[in-house]
Amino acid sequence: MPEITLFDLSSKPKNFCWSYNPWKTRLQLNYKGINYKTEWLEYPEVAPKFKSLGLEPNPQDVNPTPYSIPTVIFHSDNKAIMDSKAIAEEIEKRYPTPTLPIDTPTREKLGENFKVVAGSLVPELVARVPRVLLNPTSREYFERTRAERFGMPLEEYEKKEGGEQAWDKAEKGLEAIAGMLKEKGGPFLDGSQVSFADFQVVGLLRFMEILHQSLYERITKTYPEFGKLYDASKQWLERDNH
Ligand SMILES: N[C@@H](CCC(=O)N[C@@H](CS)C(=O)NCC(=O)O)C(=O)O
Repeated sequence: MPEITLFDLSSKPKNFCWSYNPWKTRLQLNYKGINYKTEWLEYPEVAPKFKSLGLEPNPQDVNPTPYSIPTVIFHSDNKAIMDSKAIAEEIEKRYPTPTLPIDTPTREKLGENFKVVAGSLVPELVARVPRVLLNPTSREYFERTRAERFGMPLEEYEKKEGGEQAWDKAEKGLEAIAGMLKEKGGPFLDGSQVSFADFQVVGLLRFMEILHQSLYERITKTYPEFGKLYDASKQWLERDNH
């Protein structure tokens, strides 16, 4: 019997993990070898499902989306938790071995640089999500809610703010993270010990690779350290669809 249910986002042509937020949790579950199962939700199903589990919405200042993926249920006591960081802490508490350090100085240091990279690349990535991955009900929801957030249709946002200018803005953060990966010899940010901070980066790389191989390669060709981290984590990326 699976001990945990992981809620993840549906996709086409078949369900598999694509978004970098649920990847953080899935990487942790795979790393620890926990017996879990996945329940796939279309975007419009997320809020009703999590309300029915009795979850409180995300605080507005932390996440503009009230109900979000990843969310998990621990079946031993039916506890439901939303948000990858809160989930990570609870998993670490319940399944301490093998250890996955979470609140490390490295994660703190990664934070700002990661925000620069992920934030700058939004216009380069976001319009691809409905095009490449989403089924019609999620596609309609995603295009509508993101157009509201960015104040224009996604394709226009992509044309206006994506491309080279987005990569230029991301450069400083990419360089800093590559520097961090080199500092302790790799393949992980803390050298030979993998930590939750690594899964943040690996999740983003996997998301980009799924959207288009060239996006992933643009990073790993310039900064091979990212490729080394990715390769060292491949074993935990294998299970992506159940
Ligand atoms: N900081 C949160 C972010 C979660 C998040 O925003 N997830 C997105 C998918 S990647 C989501 O569920 N969005 C739901 C929506 O847009 O309605 C975490 O790490 O769990």
